[in-house]
Amino acid sequence: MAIPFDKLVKGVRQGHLRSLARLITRVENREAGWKDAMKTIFPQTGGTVVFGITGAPGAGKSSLTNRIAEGLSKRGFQIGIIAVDPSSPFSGGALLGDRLRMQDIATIDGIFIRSMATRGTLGGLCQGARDVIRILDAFGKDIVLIETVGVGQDEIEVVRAADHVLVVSVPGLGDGIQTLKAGIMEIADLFIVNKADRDGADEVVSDIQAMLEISQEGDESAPPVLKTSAVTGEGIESLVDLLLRLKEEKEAQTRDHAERVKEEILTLMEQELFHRIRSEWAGNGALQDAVDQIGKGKQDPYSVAEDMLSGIESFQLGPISDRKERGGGK
Ligand SMILES: Nc1nc2c(ncn2[C@@H]2O[C@H](COP(=O)(O)OP(=O)(O)OP(=O)(O)O)[C@@H](O)[C@H]2O)c(=O)[nH]1
Ligand SMILES: [Mg+2]
Repeated sequence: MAIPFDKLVKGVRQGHLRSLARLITRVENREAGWKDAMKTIFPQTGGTVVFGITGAPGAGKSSLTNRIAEGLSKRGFQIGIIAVDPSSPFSGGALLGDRLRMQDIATIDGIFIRSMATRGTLGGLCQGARDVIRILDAFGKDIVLIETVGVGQDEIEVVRAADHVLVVSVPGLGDGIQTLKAGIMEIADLFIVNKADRDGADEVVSDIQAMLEISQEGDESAPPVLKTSAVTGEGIESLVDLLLRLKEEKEAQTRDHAERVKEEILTLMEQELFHRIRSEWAGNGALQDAVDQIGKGKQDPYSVAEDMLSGIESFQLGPISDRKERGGGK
């Protein structure tokens, strides 16, 4: 028999590592009861600051994540790391490399590393990350670092779960700016030019600064650009200082907090709705019946979708405050 969710939640609150790992897995797998577990956990969360680390493949994201975790840990913070794994068979090699590099710090007390697959994450990548972050938060982690893979849309999706986004560039990739994907520039809070032990880092710094100058509106201040080397350790201390300053800023909860909560609610509703429609219509044969009708030329997909959905038009979509107090345990 599986350990009941409430036991795992209790274990997480008490700081048991095995409960932590198990709870994450079961919530990720959307096992029956996952949502109640999250409801119980929620009131104790919100204290963790999340940094998303993204950038070109091979830029040194994992190496930097290691260094940052080490630095923060030395200053007494409890750290959680979420490494987003590309589940594509093509990146098997990179994955193994990551694991090896990450092993250095996996043994440091107070650092917990968890990998998350990009494909087949039941609740979607961003929501999956949010859930894991909350569990780590309830466990007592002060800071969570999410390292993403450089695989386009996925990375943008994951970093949406972060409070602050660090974009890593390196010299030697041609035009430093071209390597920054559209959509990432806009959400960056901090630019890092890594591999500063190599030639050309200063040029990349000026390129980024020049570009930021052009895109800056009004008198908002441009995000800082920092030079680091994950190999020599250059710039790491300043980076850690800066992250701690950003952490304090988060505590003031300025950055589009409301937007992110809205997005999460909509995501959860969308998933729930989709799940119910799938399991019910596929389960009771209605979906197959519709396919048959369309096959016989008696129906079309547009009318079927409309008819099927007419059943949920009576959905209550009024203000939640008119309904009930929040349930869930304290
Ligand atoms: N010279 C130099 N090499 C570095 C630096 N940081 C990382 N590397 C090397 O660059 C390679 C890639 O580093 P990773 O940390 O795996 O980079 P990554 O961005 O996590 O890579 P992916 O996750 O595969 O996209 C490794 O061989 C590192 O040793 C640095 O500051 N200077
Ligand atoms: Mg990596």
